[in-house]
Amino acid sequence: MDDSKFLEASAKHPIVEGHVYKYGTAGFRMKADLLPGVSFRVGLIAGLRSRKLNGQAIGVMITASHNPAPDNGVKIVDPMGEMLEQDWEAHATLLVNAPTHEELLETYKKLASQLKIDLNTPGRVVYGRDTRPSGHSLVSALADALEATGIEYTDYKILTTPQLHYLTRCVNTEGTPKAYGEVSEAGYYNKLSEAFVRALRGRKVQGQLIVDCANGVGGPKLNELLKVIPKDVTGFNVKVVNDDVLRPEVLNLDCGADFVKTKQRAPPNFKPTPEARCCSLDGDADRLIYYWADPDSGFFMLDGDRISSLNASFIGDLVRSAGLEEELRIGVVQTAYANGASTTYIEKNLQLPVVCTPTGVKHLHHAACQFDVGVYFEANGHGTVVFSQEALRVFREKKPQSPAQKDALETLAAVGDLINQTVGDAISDMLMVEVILAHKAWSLKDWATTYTDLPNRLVRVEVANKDIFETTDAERRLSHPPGAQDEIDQCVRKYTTARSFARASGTENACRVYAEAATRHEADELATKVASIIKQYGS
Ligand code: G16
Repeated sequence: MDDSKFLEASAKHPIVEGHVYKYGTAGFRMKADLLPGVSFRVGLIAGLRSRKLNGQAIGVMITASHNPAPDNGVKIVDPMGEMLEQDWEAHATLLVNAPTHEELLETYKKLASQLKIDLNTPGRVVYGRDTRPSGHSLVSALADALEATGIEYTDYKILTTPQLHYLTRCVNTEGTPKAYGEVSEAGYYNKLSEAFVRALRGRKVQGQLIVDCANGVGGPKLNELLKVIPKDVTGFNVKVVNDDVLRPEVLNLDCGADFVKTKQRAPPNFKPTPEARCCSLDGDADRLIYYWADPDSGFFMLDGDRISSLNASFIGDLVRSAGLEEELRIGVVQTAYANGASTTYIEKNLQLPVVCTPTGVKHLHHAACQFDVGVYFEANGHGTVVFSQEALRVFREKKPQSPAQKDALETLAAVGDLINQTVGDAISDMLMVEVILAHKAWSLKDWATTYTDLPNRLVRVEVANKDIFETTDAERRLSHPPGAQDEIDQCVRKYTTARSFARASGTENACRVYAEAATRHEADELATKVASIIKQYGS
């Protein structure tokens, strides 16, 4: 390795002195001007990880997803399209915080030797970015690190986050029995379109779907996908709104999945017609929220919990129809943000086990992989369904005993291709919801009647130092600062069926407070009280 080349490249991309960087819920995420040095150093760690894994490609995505336009982020994707293994988050944090270029080089070499990585072996990194203008300089810092350390790389330019996850897996499985798909953006569209048609099994999608793309990368990419979906065969009639990616400042502004979920209302800049189904993606198209709005009943939202139970119920029925209920274990993974009514519905009505993990798809994904069919969605609309290799094999190879079994097996096989197995993917999830509604001949109102949500409220609280708030019990309780949880408990006790918790966000400089209670008024009141406890402890 050429040390002087390394130091020269690093000198072009310093980190910001005095700032402490941390690999959070979804990588390093903050104001974009704090990030060029981070991106360079993430290039170093991605290259090391690839070398450690015998040259398998590692993905790097430059995005700040639901965050406002001035933010950006860098995150690492493992070879099968999963999130970076947790031990390596610590290595990444260590490397990114090295104070000088010389110490960076030293830490880099130390890590390589500690992890037994031969720096002369080949390594490969593939990367993409969302539509934020700051992505340009972050990508060039990343490429400089890869050049300086002799790592081969491919720049896939502008992508949704799930597309980068898809491509990473495709690159690493190409030409093997586990080939995930064609290694190109077109391959992604063709795979989804083909699986969508197969999963519908001759049914047609009814009515119009309005898709709010948060003025992010999902807009142009959804438009590309729609070009290859045969409208005559599927009946898929989509109106794309908020797909302006030319004015960066409108990204996630008063629109998108995070806005709809937290404000519990439709984006103000478009008027949903009473009969239309509506949905919103977030800025990098990995979250999805459905809703409708009509003059009589007002706004009604179908969030990640609803998408989760819809998928679990549909796939559970198919598994039973295919005669596989004894062979395959189905489970659902949620976080503390899941509405209590959804958990009860899944456990009592669908008779499926529910596991609770901390926030972050990396935690949910891991827990979901313990099942043959693992359904995981965060309430914010981020999630997917993962199938074990065994489940996918059985869908393809089991000999059906009846036409109904054949139909169920073929539908399951199509669904396995339609749902992005690597990570939550709003576009793929949206096609899946449309398939299920078409199979059940359901409107959004039919879907909404499955259970009644407990009224809930999510509040963002800005504090001086969010890092003093530490949690336990899958983030349902605060272990620090001392006394804060007792005060929350006292507050919650005053309501009949209520629940509330607080935690530090891993993607924003703030804490989040969640509350649910028997009535709208009580949920709002409880959230406000707990938010003021957090404000007081955090000041
Ligand atoms: C990211 C993560 C999600 C998480 C969300 C909020 O989403 O991928 O798993 O729920 O952040 O996390 P936190 O509450 O820690 O800020 P996205 O869509 O922003 O990438």
